[in-house]
Amino acid sequence: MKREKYLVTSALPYANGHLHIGHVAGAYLPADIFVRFQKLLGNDVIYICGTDENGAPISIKAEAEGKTPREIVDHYHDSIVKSFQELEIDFDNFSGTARPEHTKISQKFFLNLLKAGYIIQKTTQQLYCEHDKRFLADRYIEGTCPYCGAEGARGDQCDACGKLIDAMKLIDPKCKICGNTPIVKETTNWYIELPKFEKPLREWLKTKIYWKENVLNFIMSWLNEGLIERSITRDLNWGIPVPLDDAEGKVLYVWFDAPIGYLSSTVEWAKDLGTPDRWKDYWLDPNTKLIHFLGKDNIPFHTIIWPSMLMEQDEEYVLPHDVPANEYLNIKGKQTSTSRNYAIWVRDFVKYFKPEFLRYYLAAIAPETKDSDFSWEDFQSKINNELANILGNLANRVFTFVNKYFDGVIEKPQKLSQLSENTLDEAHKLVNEVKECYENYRVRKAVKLIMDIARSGNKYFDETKPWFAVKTDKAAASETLYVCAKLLRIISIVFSPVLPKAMKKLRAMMNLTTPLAWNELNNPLQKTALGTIEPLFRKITDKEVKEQNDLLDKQSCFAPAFEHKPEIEYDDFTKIELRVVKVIAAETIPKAKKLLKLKIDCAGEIRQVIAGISQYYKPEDLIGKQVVLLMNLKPRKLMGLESQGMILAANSKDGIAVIVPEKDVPEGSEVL
Ligand code: B3M
Ligand code: ZN
Repeated sequence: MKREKYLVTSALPYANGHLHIGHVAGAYLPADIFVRFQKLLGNDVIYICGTDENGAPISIKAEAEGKTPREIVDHYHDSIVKSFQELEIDFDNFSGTARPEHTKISQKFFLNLLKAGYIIQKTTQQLYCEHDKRFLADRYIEGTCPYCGAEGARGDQCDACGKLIDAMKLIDPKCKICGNTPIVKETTNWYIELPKFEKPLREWLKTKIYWKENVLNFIMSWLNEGLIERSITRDLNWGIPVPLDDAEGKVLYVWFDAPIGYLSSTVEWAKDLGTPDRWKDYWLDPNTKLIHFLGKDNIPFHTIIWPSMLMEQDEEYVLPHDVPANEYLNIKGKQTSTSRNYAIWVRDFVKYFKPEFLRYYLAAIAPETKDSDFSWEDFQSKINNELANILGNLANRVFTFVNKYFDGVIEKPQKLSQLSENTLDEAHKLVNEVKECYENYRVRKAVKLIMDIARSGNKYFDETKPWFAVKTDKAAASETLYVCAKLLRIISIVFSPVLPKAMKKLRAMMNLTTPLAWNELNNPLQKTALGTIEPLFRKITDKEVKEQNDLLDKQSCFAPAFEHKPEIEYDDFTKIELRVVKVIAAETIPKAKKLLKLKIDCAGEIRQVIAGISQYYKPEDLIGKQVVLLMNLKPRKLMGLESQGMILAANSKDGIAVIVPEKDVPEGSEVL
């Protein structure tokens, strides 16, 4: 068999936050499974990644946390690496884009494109915050998306519709730092002339008919809308300096240098191995299949801009062979939101559950063709009803039986019954389908098919009833166990890309010592003496589900902070008469510590109001002030004095603050 060569990457996670399960489901687990599968087949594959450490995503986080960008990068890089290790996402190299080698290569990419005539310098109007004295790019600005109308669109991309945005087109833009509306000011930046790449891109894409539909649709709509020049530099103080003399204060746009991280990380990998030229075996060999795993919002960068960048370099780099982009993973029907802390963080998950439970569940619900939904109830059901009750149960009943009646030894029978043959044939058919699924990034279906193998094992066990047979026809019982053991060995191989640890454990229980490889499936299973038996998977309790749901509610700011009063109709509200009035006199009331006696004027109508605010306001603070009065509250007596209404105030643990109109309005104005 010809050995295929793969260079597999996952989108570089920004080093500005911890890893959450949405990231894992979209870009990392599918890639890790694919890589493990290719390694099982014996193909030549390396898996490359690193953290994305430049530009606004980092500097904005640094400013928010009062740290330096370097501190932010180091902190989150380490956290992300740890989460990957815990999940057994196994990179051949995991680098970071703030490393010197990456800077060098990125600057070279820029200069090559410039030299080849694909980058131009343009002076344009950009958004500038006068308060913060800086140009606002990317995440420094937020507004309404000009395409889909979603709020909270960033200066470079809208999360809701995925479109790339020219910050100048944002509706109602606001500075992310101070909230002010920016002004427009001239600045100079460098632009990549994407229109010049349209023809070669279309040519290249013609060969990509096998790409996922969601990806092709996205690209085609992009191309058909017409490519435009895109700015690839920014006025920012964190990032890769533009390598030109007249570029003081300009850095490369993070999305320009980030994909180059795949290359620089491979270069680092080769160097660390002591074979510094080995990266060329992958990047410069036209037979290499370069595969980028990512979430759908990263599609345009990887399928239009990045290939264009690669086309005009001084080396003949391979272009992406495939870009299997995934959709989003929601949690209980709502989109993950890191800013609202509505996410399940890997570092939290592993405090409670085996990482492999996450691998299994995320593979079983992988958002391959549409968004999928995480819920703790569904998690419990998949772990308990599938992993534990089907696969765990098969292993457990077979091994316990072997230990009980056959001294822990599984023998190879002379001959197999028709049912046994059929069961094994069926399993091999499923294995072929599983292989096809893995090859085509259909992890979700692969998992289901593997479970079908385990299901058929349980069915076969039930049908052959070894617990009866063992008393009358010991050979038949022994045959059942042999066939089941074969099924378990099949599973231990084909399931290892998804559950490397559990399958290792399963193999250890069966004393399978040959190196894990797909072609082991063709080998006969010889006499097998079992090792130490233990349950493969535990179950998730209802209590744990509740605990996790509570944690999610508590941590996220979607959660209501207060118990709310019952809903009312608008008509209920209109029964209340609120008006702006002026305080014309105020005095303390002897013996009433908390009360002030106010005289208020409502467009000539004078009223007396007793307000419990004297601990927070002196009479002179209030005289002349406009306040809001509840006018139609039935008059009541306080300390013997009639109060003809109630003034509105905010009541908090820090005290009382009287509500005042934001600017002077005619007295008597109604408050709605
Ligand atoms: N860091 C975006 C993201 O995490 C970005 C990916 C870069 S891949 C070259 O969604
Ligand atoms: Zn500002």
